[in-house]
Amino acid sequence: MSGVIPWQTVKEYEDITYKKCNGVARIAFNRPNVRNAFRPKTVFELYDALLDAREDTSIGVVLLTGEGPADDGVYAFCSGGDQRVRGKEGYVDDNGMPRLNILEVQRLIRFMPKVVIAVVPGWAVGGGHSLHVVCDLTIASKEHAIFKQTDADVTSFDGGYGSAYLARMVGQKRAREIFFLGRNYSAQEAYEMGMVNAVVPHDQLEQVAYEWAQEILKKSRISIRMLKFAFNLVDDGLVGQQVFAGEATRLAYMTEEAKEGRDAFLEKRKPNFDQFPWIP
Ligand code: S0N
Repeated sequence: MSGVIPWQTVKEYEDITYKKCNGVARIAFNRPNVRNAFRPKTVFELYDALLDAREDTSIGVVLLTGEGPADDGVYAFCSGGDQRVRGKEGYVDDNGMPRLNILEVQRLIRFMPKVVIAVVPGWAVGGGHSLHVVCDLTIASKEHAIFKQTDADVTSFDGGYGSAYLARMVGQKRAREIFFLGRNYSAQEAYEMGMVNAVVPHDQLEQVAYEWAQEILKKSRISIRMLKFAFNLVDDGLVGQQVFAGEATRLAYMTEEAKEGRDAFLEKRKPNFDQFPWIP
């Protein structure tokens, strides 16, 4: 699926692949034989790659996807937490430490000032479903994408963005149906509910996602980051306000007025703000 675009591998990982091309980062779960379930190690790697993409000033859009197909020919975006490493205390890492570090990944996606697109080639289930919900956009394979919430089947549930924010997206009744019944939904059904932006023939999925990314990359950087944080604000409470306000402060730093405030302090004089108008 990643054959046409000239991706360059950034770093080798065990559980994910990480590539870049022309302003776009591509991060993919790479455990296709467990439907791309994540264990704590997968999540550490995912966090590391996302952080790199956030810090790279040449990157404006991140595609999050899943390698595949599996040996049995089935495609997956992600099937959530790996149930085989779930001990008595939850998801246990290689050192025996219980982890729920996928929530840190959710927050990184949510608060990175770049557009993150879930590119869903197959199953998006459990915590994998939550990840597509938290991404800014979702593009899904017409033939193979299936959306499903099993959290209530396995007693490993996302009461945060995966459910409450989903309800913002598809409405309370639909969100409750998705979680309480745990049915399978096709890409088309997910599109009609408002949780998928585009349904694309499978063999064009990655190309279309890449083209969407290229369109976004032509836009004003400041506008994209301010808009993303503005969209987030209403659902993120004081943290949303903090993030948005931080961006406003960053913009204020760039004004002559801010320069005067700083210079006056450093030069031990009173600031002369009279030179600036009270803009109506
Ligand atoms: C994905 C499903 C529907 C695919 O069904 P299919 O195609 O019939 O394949 P299977 O034969 O079932 O699976 C093929 C092989 O893959 C293994 N496998 C699949 N999923 C997992 C998994 N999640 N963990 C471990 N192994 C998995 C199968 O066992 C099988 O292996 P073999 O061939 O050896 O038998 C179907 O597989 C399915 O329903 N999978 C389970 C989905 C699930 O319940 N996921 C967990 C749900 N919960 C979470 O993810 C929450 C996690 C979390 O971190 C969280 C917690 C609190 C707050 C937030 C979150 C958050 O979501 O972020």
